[in-house]
Amino acid sequence: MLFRSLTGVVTHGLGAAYKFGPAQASAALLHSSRKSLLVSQSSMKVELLPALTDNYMYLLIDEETKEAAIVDPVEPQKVVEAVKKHGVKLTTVLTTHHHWDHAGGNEKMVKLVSGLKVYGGDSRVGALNQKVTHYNTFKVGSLNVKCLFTPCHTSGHICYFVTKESSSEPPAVFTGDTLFIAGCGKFFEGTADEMYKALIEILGRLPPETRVYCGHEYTINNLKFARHVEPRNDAIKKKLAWAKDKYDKGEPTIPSTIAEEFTYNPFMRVREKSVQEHAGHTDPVATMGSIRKEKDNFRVPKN
Ligand SMILES: N[C@@H](CCC(=O)N[C@@H](CS)C(=O)NCC(=O)O)C(=O)O
Ligand SMILES: [Zn+2]
Repeated sequence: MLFRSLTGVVTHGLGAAYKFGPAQASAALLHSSRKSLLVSQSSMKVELLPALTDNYMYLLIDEETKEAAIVDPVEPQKVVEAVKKHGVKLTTVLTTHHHWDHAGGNEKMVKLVSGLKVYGGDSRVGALNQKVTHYNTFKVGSLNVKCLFTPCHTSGHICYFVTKESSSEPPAVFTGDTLFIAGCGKFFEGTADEMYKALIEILGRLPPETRVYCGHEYTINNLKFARHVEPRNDAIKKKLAWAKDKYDKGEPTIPSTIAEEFTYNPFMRVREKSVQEHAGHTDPVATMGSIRKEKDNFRVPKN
């Protein structure tokens, strides 16, 4: 996404700023047919709420208490409608990072719903009142939330790992712009070493069945890059065909699982020989840096 300040200035990543106008507004409308999706378990529900052009907000519901949290509520009005539809009590905002397309709705969100706890790991997050860091924990109803500090895309990025005590159902992790399905975020404020720690040592050590809910619908483009890195990887080919089918139906490609990511995400596969050979390195961190740089300049093919 473009980084947009509330005054209407758009910047491409760290680059120059320009004004946005009707062109951007109508581009967003083209995607109004994106469908939402409800992932239902007996202990928790996650509703995917498409926002802007390719962002996701996530409504997390604790089934036992009907308490709810919203992840990155960039379109607060849509959140209010979803909360009403489910008849739940929204108490919590989980902010992954300070970029406009994730945190830009926080101020309006706290005006629409009073008493919200707003979590985040960066003082640049709007309406922040619960600053957190690595391994801080708190509850949303009966659900346990563990904060995972994953700096690199931004220096204050937090992922949120959600479990229900003594439940046999898979946990959830909200990964913002650190881990995408088959990809990862750009290294705007960090290094390859930090992304290695985030993807391999922190997220990669979560239970393999953990469901991954990420900040953007980038799956097809990510898989085309993954195919370029590993042309002989069948998991990539299969997932790409599946993702194209989903896209054609306007359906989300989210969630995946941590175990699945290890089969097709090149940034989770930097310890594999095939990925290292493509990068021309034998060190996983150097491989991470090299393929990120390559993806920054990758021209996505049509098919
Ligand atoms: N529009 C582009 C990317 C726009 C972009 O730079 N997005 C940021 C997050 S807001 C990013 O980190 N993208 C990861 C990537 O391009 O690999 C796409 O569809 O992949
Ligand atoms: Zn983003």
